[in-house]
Amino acid sequence: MKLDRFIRVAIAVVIALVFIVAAGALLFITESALNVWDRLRAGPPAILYAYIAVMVLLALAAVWLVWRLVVKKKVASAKTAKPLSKSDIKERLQQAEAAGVDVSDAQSELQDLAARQAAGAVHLCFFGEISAGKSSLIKALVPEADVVIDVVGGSTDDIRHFRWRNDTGTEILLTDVPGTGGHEDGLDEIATEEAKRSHVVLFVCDSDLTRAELGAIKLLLAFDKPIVLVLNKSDRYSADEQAALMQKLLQRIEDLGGEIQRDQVVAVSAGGDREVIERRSDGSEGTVRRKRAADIGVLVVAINRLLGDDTKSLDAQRERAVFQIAAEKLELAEGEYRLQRSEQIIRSATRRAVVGAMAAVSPGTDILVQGYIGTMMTQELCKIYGAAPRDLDVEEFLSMGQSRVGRALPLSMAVAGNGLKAFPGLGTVVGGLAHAVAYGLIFDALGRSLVLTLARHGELVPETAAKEFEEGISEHLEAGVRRIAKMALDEKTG
Ligand SMILES: Nc1nc2c(ncn2[C@@H]2O[C@H](COP(=O)(O)OP(=O)(O)OP(=O)(O)O)[C@@H](O)[C@H]2O)c(=O)[nH]1
Ligand SMILES: [Mg+2]
Repeated sequence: MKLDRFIRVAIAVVIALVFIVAAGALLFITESALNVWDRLRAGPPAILYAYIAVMVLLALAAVWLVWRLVVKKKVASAKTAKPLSKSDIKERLQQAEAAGVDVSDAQSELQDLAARQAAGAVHLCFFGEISAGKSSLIKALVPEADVVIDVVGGSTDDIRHFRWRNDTGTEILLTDVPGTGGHEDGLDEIATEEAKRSHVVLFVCDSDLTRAELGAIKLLLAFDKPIVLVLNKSDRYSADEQAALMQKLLQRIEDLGGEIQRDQVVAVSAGGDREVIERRSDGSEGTVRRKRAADIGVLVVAINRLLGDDTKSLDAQRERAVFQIAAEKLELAEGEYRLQRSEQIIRSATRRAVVGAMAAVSPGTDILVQGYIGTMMTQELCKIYGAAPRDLDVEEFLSMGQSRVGRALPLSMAVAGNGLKAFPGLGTVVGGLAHAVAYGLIFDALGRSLVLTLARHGELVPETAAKEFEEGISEHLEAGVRRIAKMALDEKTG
């Protein structure tokens, strides 16, 4: 009880003291301010104005400093939810090109679109897993088409267009693409990209949809692609089986959110080959391949219905999809550019760290915080990734990194010493160089871990970046040692 009373009295005394000091400070400031004000007013007006100007400048400088240190800068976000317009994509291309990004892939996508728009045909792409019968369906629509059809999957390995005119006389190009899910690398991407470039995708399957097929449909729907789901090889099913299968397909489409209309799901038969036993004129028997009659009427009806008399909205949809492809290609190129630029920045920071360590008589371990190489490297890397961290964040990241460096230095020294042994005939030089290589390695590891977090999060979160640095350091040290040992040796030998 006594103690409690004592604490309360102590608090009351402290409050009273704080109040007295504050009141005294206020009186003092007011008095000196009024004093200064009176003297200024008594003097020449020029001095008064100059004084006010200096005060305003000081206040502005203080606000600016607080802003820079504490307030997070806004990062301009390139991604917007609404579809890209022609001017959006052109602007982004121009900006990227001006920054030095290789925009040729994205640009050629737009040129190809312009050529297709000028030619005016409607593009229908037959898309699906290998051997579903895409080429056979094209052959059934355009008998003179020289498509490759084979029982062995993967028979189509590039993109081909075939001219076809439907009943309404619309100029149509049927596109045959490689089947997805084959063994050859890269063909799935080629096929998918071409499907996205088309006006309508004829998604060919020959049984219930697999998980991969459902994934592909979802992806195309996300590109706002009109789809006709074509169940081919229906001749392989009895009437009951076919009805059950169609029911299943419709259910799957429904599960996707009903973005494909029921009348856009059709069962057909491209025909295909069948083997029949025939009696020859000499009385012997042998198997021969015969073409099965095609039954694709419902597919033609579905296409006609989808195209209607006006293909303008399909044109607009296709244009948006291609802009999106171009934007994705641009993002890829930007990613590539960022990697190259960050590699250069890390290399140059590492080289400076190595040179600095070689020049110092006994280099300190607080190199990250004291030297501005770390600050410069962090700021430049953030800039490349569009992150605009507060100066405080940069400081915090470096000091967090610094606390890890102490622990990592012995390891770095050991790795550096080992790395230098790989260069024979160095003798005593190694001792002096190991320090420099160790510092270089630390900068290299710091830069690389920072790039990893920036690529993942798009901004500098000090704790996350420092954690990445700590966790990845031994891996980065091992990976960089030969390169940096060589760099140090080159510097040493001039
Ligand atoms: N029973 C039957 N077989 C068919 C039908 N359509 C195609 N086929 C057979 O299916 C196999 C594959 O046909 P393709 O037209 O080459 O299939 P694809 O989808 O173009 O194959 P890839 O180009 O390899 O992806 C061939 O042996 C065809 O004869 C059909 O309607 N019924
Ligand atoms: Mg084919």
